[in-house]
Amino acid sequence: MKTSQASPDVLRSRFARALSTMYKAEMPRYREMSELVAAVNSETRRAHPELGRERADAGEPDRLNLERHGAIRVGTPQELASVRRLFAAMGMFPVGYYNLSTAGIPVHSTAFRPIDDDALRRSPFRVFTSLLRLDLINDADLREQATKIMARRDILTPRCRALLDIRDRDDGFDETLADEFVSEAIETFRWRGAAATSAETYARLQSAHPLLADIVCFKGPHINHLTLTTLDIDAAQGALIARDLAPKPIIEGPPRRRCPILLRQTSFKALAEPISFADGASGLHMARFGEIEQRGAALTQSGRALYDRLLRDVYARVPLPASDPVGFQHALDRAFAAFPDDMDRLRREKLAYFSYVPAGGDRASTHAPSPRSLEDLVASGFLRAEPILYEDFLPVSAAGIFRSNLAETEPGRAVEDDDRAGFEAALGAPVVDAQALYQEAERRSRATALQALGVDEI
Ligand code: OOG
Ligand code: NI
Repeated sequence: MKTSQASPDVLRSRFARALSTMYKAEMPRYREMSELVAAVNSETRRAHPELGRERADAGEPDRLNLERHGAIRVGTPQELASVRRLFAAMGMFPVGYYNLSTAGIPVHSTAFRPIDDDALRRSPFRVFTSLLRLDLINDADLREQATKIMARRDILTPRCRALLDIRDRDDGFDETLADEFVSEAIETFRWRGAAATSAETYARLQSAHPLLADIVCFKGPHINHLTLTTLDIDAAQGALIARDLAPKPIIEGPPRRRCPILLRQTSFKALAEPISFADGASGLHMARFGEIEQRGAALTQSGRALYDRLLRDVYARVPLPASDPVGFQHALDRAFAAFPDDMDRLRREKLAYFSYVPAGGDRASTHAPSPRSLEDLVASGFLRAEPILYEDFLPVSAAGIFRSNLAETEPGRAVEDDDRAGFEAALGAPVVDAQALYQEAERRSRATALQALGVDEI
């Protein structure tokens, strides 16, 4: 990239803003939700000014109220490769493999996201991207029909492809091309209330799986939701209910805690939106919604194993959370009493990842003593440990839960099949291992902090 060129971080940030503007215009209910989340956030910041110091983005309302992620679903290996190329231009790379077939959802997924700390700070926007698994659709005729329909479309505009070629040649975009690129890129994700198939074909696909119609019948992978972040998801959930925005009955993920972990999410339910079909008929399509998230500490493998086990126990005892949200919430709170809820224990018991920073102020001017361990440095106040934020997703545990609710899924059906190799072949690259990223971030911060204190690696 040359200095006159727009960086991938700048492109991603403009892209996220453009998508947000587009989605708010397409869906007034999403706009309403975004105003509500902004109000909850400014109220939370007013009531808890300390949050501004604890979280880098909490003190800046402009940044806080930007979308953190969106989600799309593509239909073919070529389409997945195309979006990989598009997202790479904006500094987003595939992290993680999620197998949603365990929930009877015929897709597997990754998250295209910025990877390094600076990039995440500049613009945290990411896109959860699912690829249809036709191999999980039993009806061979339908598989063939879906393949034919999708073979006729290109999800990138011709100009977008041309711009990607220019980028490969010049290793970046100048300012004019950068703006053009962003406006071409968002075309791929625009909602079009027109199905490319007849009503009958739509109905056949829909009855095999609702997701199949959503993926196959349109011109491209419309954004199915955008997600805002909040400093208090319980307050946001309350506000959704108070405004009749019909949220899901429970907040997904861990319960409310003093030390937030992983990811908690809620959303308003998908709207039934009018569509027209290629044969002139009209109907309603339900796919698009708005989501809110609150993120906490990234968990180590053992932290995640504990999380998964506790959640499984809750679902085993309260099989239908939707029918008894209050009972479910209590069961969740009770179960998670077994998950340490103070930063020191999370760190010492290696349940969460932490980054280490040399403490400022008085301590900074004192030379660190010869420590016996990292613990000594933290205990004596030379090092501050801060949880590393979880930047990934939890649909897999949600999927596992979903399945345990469908107790009698047909035995022998290949719902557990993981096809990471097939996914990576379609992508044209391996996915990045999220755990390795967090481990490396922790290791790097430790080495840098120790070096700043003049202490050899311990
Ligand atoms: C993606 C769902 C995954 C999340 O926040 O867990 C996701 C989809 O429905 O296409 O966005
Ligand atoms: Ni989401």
